[in-house]
Amino acid sequence: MRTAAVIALLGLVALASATDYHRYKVVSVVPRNAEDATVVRRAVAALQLEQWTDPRAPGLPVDVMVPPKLVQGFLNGLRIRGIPNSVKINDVQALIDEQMATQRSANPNPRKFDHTSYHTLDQIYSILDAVESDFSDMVSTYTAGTTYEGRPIRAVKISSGSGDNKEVVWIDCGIHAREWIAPATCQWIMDKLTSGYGSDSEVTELLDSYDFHIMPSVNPDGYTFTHNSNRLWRKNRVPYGSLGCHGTDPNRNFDSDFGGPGTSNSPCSDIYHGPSAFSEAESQAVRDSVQALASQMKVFFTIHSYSQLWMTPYGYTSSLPANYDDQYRVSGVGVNALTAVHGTRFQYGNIADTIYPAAGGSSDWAYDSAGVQMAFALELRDTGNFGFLLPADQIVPVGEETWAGIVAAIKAI
Ligand code: 0X9
Ligand code: ZN
Repeated sequence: MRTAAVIALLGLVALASATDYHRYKVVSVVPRNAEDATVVRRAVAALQLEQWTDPRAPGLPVDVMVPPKLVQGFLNGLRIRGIPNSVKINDVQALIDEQMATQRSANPNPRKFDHTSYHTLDQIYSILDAVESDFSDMVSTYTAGTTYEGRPIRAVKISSGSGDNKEVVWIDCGIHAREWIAPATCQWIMDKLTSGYGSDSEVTELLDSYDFHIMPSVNPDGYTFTHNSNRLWRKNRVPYGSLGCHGTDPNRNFDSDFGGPGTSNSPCSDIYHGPSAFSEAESQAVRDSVQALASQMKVFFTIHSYSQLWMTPYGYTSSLPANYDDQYRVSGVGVNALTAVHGTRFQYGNIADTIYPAAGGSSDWAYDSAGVQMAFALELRDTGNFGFLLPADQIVPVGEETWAGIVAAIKAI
């Protein structure tokens, strides 16, 4: 009885310290032209609203989260100017609570893949340990770096062992902490590869030709923070001086036009590029692992959410890489195969035009500096109905369609 009371109390304390999004709404705004876009940008800045997505192009939605006391004013402002909008999420906290509830019943130290709920970092790592011992001839894990808060950044090599020096497929997930479907998809893929070898002919064929290196949670500190404190945290958790702000965006910290367009030099910004290129453990871990495999690396995938996009370099410029046509062709094959599974539509093309200019990203670095000829950044489901809070019952269909896209792309290269 006593213990139960203490646990209940601890639960309350944990809840009380978490950032609360009670009655926050996510409004999808569709600027019709540059003028509308300026109005929206000014309102977001003046009201200090958080954007879930950034402006892409006139006619495409920008998702903005609005606290309850600003909702009326924000919506009125849009209505007066005739800027089209719709409320996509009515109560952000209600969705968070729903998601957390499905997790509470999960085994704290799972020994098997389970795609019915999202997992904490500890659960992901305990699955990695179990898989490594259950499939010891095929799976080896390694630590690619250590975060500011002391957590290992782990990766898995999955190899059928038939032949040395096979070409490598790289897949990393979760460089942005709140994009939970990304680590879940990396886990789905690890499950597919380990359970499918010898029984699924496609998997067997692939593993006989390629080694897979998968980093399921590039940003363990940020990811843990989204479980314990703020579900919508994006960056890592390194503290920055007098301002009291935390976090560099690891996907602005690579040495690919570091500090260029779509980055910020303010540590309080969600797109803070960090003090210098590769100042962060997360970007270092990806850099070091990819560099070590660079001569064998056939393709690099980095998995994000959301918006349903399949993107090729570059993010730092609208100029196109020398082999753009080929990367574009492979993207098209990947997207068609992905869509064929559940009808999910993706757009594809170079980062700067498909989403927005963003320098210092990992896939640009993989192409430019590591010399990987095929470097893709994927934004998984959805297009904003749930956004970062994609329900866990979509983990399996997202795994299925993403895998189909990846397989088709590998075969098309
Ligand atoms: O802005 C980003 O880092 C990615 N979008 S997200 O909404 N998941 O944050 C896009 C990454 C594109 N890749 C590069 N900029 N290299
Ligand atoms: Zn992201």
